[in-house]
Amino acid sequence: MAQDTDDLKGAVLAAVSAADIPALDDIRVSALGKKGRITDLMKTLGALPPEERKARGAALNVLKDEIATAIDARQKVLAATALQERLVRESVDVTLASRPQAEGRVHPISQTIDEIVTIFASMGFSVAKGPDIESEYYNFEALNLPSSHPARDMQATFFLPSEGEHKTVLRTQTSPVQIRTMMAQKPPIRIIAPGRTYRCDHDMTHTPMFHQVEGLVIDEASHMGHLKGCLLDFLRAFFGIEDLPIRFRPSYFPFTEPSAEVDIGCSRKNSAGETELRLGNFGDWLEILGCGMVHPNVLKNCGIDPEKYQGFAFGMGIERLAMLKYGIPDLRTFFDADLRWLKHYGFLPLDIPNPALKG
Ligand code: 2NM
Repeated sequence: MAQDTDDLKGAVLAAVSAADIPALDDIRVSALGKKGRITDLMKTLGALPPEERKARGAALNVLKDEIATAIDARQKVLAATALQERLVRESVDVTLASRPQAEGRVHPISQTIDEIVTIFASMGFSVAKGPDIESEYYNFEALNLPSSHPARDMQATFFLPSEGEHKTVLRTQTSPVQIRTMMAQKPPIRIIAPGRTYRCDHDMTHTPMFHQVEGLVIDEASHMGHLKGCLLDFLRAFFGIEDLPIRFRPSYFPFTEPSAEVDIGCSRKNSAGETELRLGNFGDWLEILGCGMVHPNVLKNCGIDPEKYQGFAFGMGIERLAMLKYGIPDLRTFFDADLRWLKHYGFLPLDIPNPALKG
């Protein structure tokens, strides 16, 4: 074969054996492509005398095949090496322990209780707990609700099967926790009692089990002004609205005197005039909780001298707070145990409430 084709073959085969995948494509084009060097040489055949042309043409075809074969072989080696590297790089060690996945969700009730506890803790309250099954005494009598009291009919109570005169009930509020605390501790007392409560009620806006948080402050000097400041601070921190207005309306509870219901500012229409509830300083009002100064009879029932001590108490529904804050439209969905609902309204485990952050 001629010297020029020998040189070309040596150069191309050397380049092929050293090429990576992109370089190999370049070689294919520059040697065998339409404007490649073999093609160029083929084009010179026409100018040769016929006896030389045949031998030279055959030689060029052999060279072309050799180069193509070498490129294909190199291509296969490179592809196999790349696959091997990928298999090593992407291999999964199934014996490794699994790491926690952010799959589960915290129920909005749990999240809301955590938020409430965090805010009140920052105001010096501790969390008190008590049983869901209560004596009639702690649930009613001690709270200034004798069996003849009409307020007792207001609450549809679940009574448990019991022997003798000591009836037990599912607690209708968390106030029995405050009674137990007052009986067991000396003032100053500063507690909240979040937890499950039960009433024989089931419709669009009531479930037989729901959650409440009640608060209690007993010392020698706390008055209605402290109650207002405490609830104002809590509601603004909880809803994350700095100028949220609150309004006190006189009310009645057997266990407090005076008693009040508290409203927060809201609007029932959006800027387009459609029905939509928004919280804030808009001129309209929404009832949110009940409160008052603890009745002297309640203090006496718990062995606390009402001449020396006084204080305030409040109570609110946790589902209602959660629905308002997180835009959950239907109360009953809280207890449907629907995982799609939980995925939508639930919270990631590390979404820990922080009163310093606006929610
Ligand atoms: C409310 C409203 C007003 C309340 C009273 C007491 C206790 F035990 F100190 F007497 N605990 N909670 C109270 C007062 C609860 O819920 C709407």
